[in-house]
Amino acid sequence: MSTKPLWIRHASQLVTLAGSSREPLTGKRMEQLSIIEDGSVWLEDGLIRHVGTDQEVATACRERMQDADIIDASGKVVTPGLVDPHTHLVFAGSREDEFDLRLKGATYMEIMNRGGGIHATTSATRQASHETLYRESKKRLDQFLLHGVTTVEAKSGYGLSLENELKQLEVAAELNKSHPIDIVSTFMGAHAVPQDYKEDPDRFVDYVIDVMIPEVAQRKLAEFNDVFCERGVFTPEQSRRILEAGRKHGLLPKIHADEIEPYEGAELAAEIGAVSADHLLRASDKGIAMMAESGVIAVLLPGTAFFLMAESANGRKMIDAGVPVALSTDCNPGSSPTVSLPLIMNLGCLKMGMTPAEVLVATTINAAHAIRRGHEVGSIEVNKKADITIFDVPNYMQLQYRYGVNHTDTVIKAGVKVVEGGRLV
Ligand code: IZC
Ligand code: ZN
Repeated sequence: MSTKPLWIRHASQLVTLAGSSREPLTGKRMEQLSIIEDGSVWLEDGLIRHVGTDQEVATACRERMQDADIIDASGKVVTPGLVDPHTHLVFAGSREDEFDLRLKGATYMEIMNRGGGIHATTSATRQASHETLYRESKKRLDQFLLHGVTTVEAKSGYGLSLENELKQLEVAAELNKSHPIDIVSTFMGAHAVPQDYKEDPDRFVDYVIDVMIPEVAQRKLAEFNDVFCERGVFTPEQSRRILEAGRKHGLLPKIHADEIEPYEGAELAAEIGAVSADHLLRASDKGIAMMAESGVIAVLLPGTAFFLMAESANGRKMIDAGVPVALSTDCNPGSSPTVSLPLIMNLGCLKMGMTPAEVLVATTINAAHAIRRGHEVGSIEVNKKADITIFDVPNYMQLQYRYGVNHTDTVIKAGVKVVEGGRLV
């Protein structure tokens, strides 16, 4: 079915990020946004067909002008739809009680070791029906869309048994079909050692490797495999085994690395050639250098550091060292219960020393590369998916400067308007 073309005209800034589809941007290139003033984009059949100044696109499409629906973007910034490359989207329940405890001095790890934290969300998620999980997760997806996000990665990891991990992944697959947002799935059976394996964590590692990974891969329910490599959770040796096993089944490695304590997670990510290493608050200089060398993308989560009242990862240092950097919400009920990628961008500037241009790269094209979608989304170029966000600010710097506000005005997903005037269509 072909729909009417959609023509976005007169953007005060059209941020294209052109020329970055093959590889993530690094170093000084992370400030190259390729902006077109008085910019214009022609969308048709779900794809971007023409990009240029308004005059250029008007000339190229002059015979078809009458056919198109027009969006006047004058005074506004047009960017690729934002991409969130690290979420724990599908879960039940919430953990505001732990928030209260942490404000009184308890730590994230203490709460988890007492059977709360990930274990609390695992209990709630195991008890929830498929329908409840679907409904709760869909609400979050709607909110993501309202914040200008058109693609998210979603991890399992609150099932911690084959049946319950499959339940989470199936909900994600169903939402991917029914919701405008594209969901890229990651299996994270190794998110915590469940309570009934506490005495013998290696037996759980064997279960992840021998039972869960083959089944998830065979059912094609995930593209990536992730592990929480952290002291008291999974060791670097266990993490390596799990990620190597996933790779044998076609699941690409990602890793939660050096979040709470330095644990040589960045080094491990570089050694095994992970697609991304995420968190990295406590990554060593050596690990950062190794990531730069092997091209591992750093997915940084400044909302998590903010919410855990910890010092953020050093995004500035990583970019200067040549590591490709992406940003994400880490949306989850424990350490970052937010869907606001724009707020994360603000924090990227204010807490990690990144520039407004760098955070835009980190939430569009570099985020797309972190989930292997750089060829498809993350920049405004001919033949890429027509995923576009329009912000009600006159230049991209105001997105970061007027912080803590959702400036999303219009969102277009695969050529269809899904948010208009800040509301779901
Ligand atoms: O539910 O606490 N860090 N995983 C690793 C999380 C935070 C999510 C959670
Ligand atoms: Zn996470």
